[in-house]
Amino acid sequence: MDATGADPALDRLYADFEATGLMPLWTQRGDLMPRRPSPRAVPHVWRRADVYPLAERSGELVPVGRGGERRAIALANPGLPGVPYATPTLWAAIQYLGPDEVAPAHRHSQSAFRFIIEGRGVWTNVDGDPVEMRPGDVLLTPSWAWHEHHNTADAPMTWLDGLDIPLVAQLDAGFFEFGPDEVADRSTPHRSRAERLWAHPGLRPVSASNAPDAPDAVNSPLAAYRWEHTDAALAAQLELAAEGHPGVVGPGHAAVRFSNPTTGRDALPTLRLEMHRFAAGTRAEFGRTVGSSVWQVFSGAGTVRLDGTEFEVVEGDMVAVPSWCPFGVVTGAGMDLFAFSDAPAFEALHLARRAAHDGN
Ligand code: GTQ
Ligand code: FE2
Repeated sequence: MDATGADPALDRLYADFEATGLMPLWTQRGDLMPRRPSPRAVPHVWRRADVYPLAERSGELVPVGRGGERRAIALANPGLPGVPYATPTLWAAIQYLGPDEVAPAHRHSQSAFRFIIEGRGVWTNVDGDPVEMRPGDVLLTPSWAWHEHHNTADAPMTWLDGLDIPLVAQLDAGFFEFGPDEVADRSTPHRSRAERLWAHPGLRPVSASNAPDAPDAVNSPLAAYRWEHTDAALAAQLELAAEGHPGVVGPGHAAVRFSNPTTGRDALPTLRLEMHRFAAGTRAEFGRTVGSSVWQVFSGAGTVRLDGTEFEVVEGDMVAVPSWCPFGVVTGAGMDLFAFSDAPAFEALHLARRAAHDGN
């Protein structure tokens, strides 16, 4: 080191590191191994009143077809500038399909689901099985399943898509294939073949389990989870609680997870899908969770608290909850909230962790 504090030998060392494709650990800041998760994604609310009219305008201006594939508008987290990601692992988008329009067939290694808050008339054809889309329903498009959507109604339809696109991108695990341009099946059954086979509580088709060592399916074979079942399950939990029996998550808080009937595990290997019902006057604390989630108000209204900031939410509003962000819900008149998260991926990697609200 000379009198000015400069050290030409050290400067040369760093220059040679750079020229050789090396970086020393000792000059990295704490963000390489933070004491606790410090997400770039921020807590954020997208208002239905802002988002849905823009989907409608794109319906007037932007055609849907081969190449673009889907008229889907992604929720882009302001903390993740330049990428169409709601969180570092989750894609959430509003998809809009006009009367008689078709979103052509394709398949990809990303897992997907649809959640519908309003509208009727669209069928999503998943591996040749036409599945009707109705309000409150959760529909699955497992990894590598062919899928196309067709609107048979004279009105447009809008829904929420959830995929693991950012996770798969980060893992360099994406594969994609175009299907035929013609719609394979324009039929409109009210019950898919998947539901006819699998949507009977507790009843597993013997044909699906005749080999004693048959591996359980990673993806749920049940293509659709219908609102009438979800609603009845949530109502029953609150009724049981009122009668003094167990079944709810907490006071006034009922919840169900959309599960794979062959395993009881999550319906998709990378995404957890749940519906939460908060009775009138409920205050619920979720605390902090490793991994991120996106929530959409299906009905009712309330307040979500994200790291101390409160947001009023109404039907159709969507919320991004970053990893380790304290999260709570308060509702006056009651609220049904749909949620999806990356929890199964974190659990599979043994990175899942939770803490009560003030924990760190
Ligand atoms: O409907 O197939 O929002 O492939 C993003 C990617 C929807 C779909 C999205 C997709 C789809
Ligand atoms: Fe797709």
